[in-house]
Amino acid sequence: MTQGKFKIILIKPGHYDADGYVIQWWRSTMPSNSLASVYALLAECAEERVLGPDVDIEIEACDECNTVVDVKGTIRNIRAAGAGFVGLIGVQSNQYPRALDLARLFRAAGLPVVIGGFHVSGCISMLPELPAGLQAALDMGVTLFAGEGEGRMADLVRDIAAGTQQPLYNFLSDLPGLEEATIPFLPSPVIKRIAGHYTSFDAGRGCPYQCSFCTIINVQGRKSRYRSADDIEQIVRANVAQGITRFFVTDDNFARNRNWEPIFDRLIELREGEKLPIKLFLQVDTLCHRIPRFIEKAARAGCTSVFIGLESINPESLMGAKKRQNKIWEYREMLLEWRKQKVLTYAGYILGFPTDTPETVARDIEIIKRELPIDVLEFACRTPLPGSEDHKVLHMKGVPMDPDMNNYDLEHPCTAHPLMSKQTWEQVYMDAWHRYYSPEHVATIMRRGEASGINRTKLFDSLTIFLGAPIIEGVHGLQFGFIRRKVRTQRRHGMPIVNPLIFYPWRVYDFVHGGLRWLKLLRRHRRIQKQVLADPNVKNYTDEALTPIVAGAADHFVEAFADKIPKTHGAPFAPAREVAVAG
Ligand code: B12
Ligand code: SF4
Repeated sequence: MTQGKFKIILIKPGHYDADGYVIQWWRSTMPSNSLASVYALLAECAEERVLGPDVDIEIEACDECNTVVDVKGTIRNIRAAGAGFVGLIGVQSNQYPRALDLARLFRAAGLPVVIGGFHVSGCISMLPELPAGLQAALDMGVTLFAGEGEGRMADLVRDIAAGTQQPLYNFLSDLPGLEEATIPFLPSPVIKRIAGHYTSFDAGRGCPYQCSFCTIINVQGRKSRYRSADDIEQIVRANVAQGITRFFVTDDNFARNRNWEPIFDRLIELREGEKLPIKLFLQVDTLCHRIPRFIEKAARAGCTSVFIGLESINPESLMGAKKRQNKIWEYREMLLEWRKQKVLTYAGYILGFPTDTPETVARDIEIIKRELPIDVLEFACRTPLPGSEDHKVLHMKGVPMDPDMNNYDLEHPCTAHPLMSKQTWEQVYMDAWHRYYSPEHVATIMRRGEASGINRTKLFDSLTIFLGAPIIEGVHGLQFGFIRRKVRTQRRHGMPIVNPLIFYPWRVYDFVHGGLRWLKLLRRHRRIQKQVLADPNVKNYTDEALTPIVAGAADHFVEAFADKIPKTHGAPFAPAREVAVAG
């Protein structure tokens, strides 16, 4: 190519609901960091004019969670430019069927299509042969991209422009350094489709641990790679310049980012020195409170919410999943440390470990409610995600797993459980939401929130969304957005397009019915909040979960599992700081 335009359209595909419609909203709630990373890498190619001085590279980006993809318009735009491609970005396993459906439409129009993300990378990193889904993409003429894009985009763009792209690019064995790597960035119109105008960045990649259900370590490695404080400052300033100040830091475990302290110090300087109103949402592990100054500096750096992978309170289950670093006798202390800093805690909890039954899960949730000061508890079905050790082991043993990747969203059981049928497991998952978010416990969480000074509105919204999303919308809170959209013509490949005379009346009923259920839930939570706030003593509220554990005193939480705590992993009442922190 010597002159003209090269048009790149980046789409982060959604995933299908049970009726085969893409799960999408007028406004979504979570930003896509994969989209920000790939957009920025390609924007750099455009700036550097990698196709020659006379070729303008134009890039558009959208997230299907909040944008209806205009397939015909996209085809027209790329054809009008004369050259270009469609990039399907950050495709997880549950998004892979949707990605293939989009790819099919673009390939039918003769456009080059590239798919990247965790499904492609995870499968290629762990499986001895290409699974059928990846082969199907290659058969369609789609290019697959495994591994990370930093430093590789210019060659890819040149290959596509020359029509010499390979079927598969595999960089999995060559992880790029992140120091001085291109910073993730999205233009503000894309970010403004996210409620609260959150954007994201990864300050690092890689995790030292070995959880068997995790795909990250097999794709991004176990060594901490991290960005410099200068780069983080550049990310913040570039976003502040376009009016964006809220950031989801997507490191799976920011506590294991070796550069955490210089990064926090720089953010503290920006917040306290320049008064930039930065807010952060972080993901950390359950040992973060052992790192001196970590939690205190996180709060000063702007952290108002944190996600913690609790996964289970049963040490046997944690050991079985190789999550040895989770020490249940330290959970309360860790959670109380975050509360001291008025940080809202979200915790992940997995259902479907081998010894789980409806009775044990119900018992464990009651223990958590009584003993642990968690705000938002997020349930997930234990899922053999492609790219994880669990998936590889089942695959190699020939154990049946759900062939439909759309179900690998952690909301569906995807393989058999030793003690529960599929239906029982599904019921356990739905019951868990109702049990944890019972009106009584929502009141307790609100009281604890008032006593700890947690942001009242944020807590109210989170409790409402994380209960309403699964029970009303049938989706996990992480996939939630405001005002659900269902586009009649964008239905899963193979499912019939419904006649408008049937579709629209159904959709009106569906929309109004959902709306009324949301209204009812909002009213219920408002009523609870009013009762909680009516207590003049609420700021002094306390209970077992808010009471620090004193060495030597009875600990009912640990007592419940005392026989399951492995002797090698520190006695429940051993002085907390005796065990060295990995990573
Ligand atoms: C942030 C995040 C989210 C965010 C945003 C999603 C996003 N993609 O940004 C939210 C909260 C929405 C989310 C939700 C979920 N997530 Co999530 N998420 C992550 C997390 C922590 C970081 C993603 C990220 O930014 N990575 C950094 C980017 C730069 O890496 P990347 O996506 O691989 O992209 C690079 C390359 O792959 C490549 N590339 C990617 N796309 C393309 C495209 C082209 C054309 C090219 C050339 C290159 C290319 O270049 C990029 C730059 O190097 C990852 C774990 C991780 N460490 O990645 C999990 C992860 C992706 N999530 C996962 C899951 C399971 C989920 C959920 C289903 C469940 C849940 N409860 O978490 C939901 C469902 C979401 C949905 N259906 O919409 C799994 C996916 C595993 C799998 N096999 O599918 C992961 C890997 C974590 C895990 N548990 O193992 N997630
Ligand atoms: S701590 Fe989190 S990121 Fe690290 S291996 Fe375990 S699940 Fe994966």
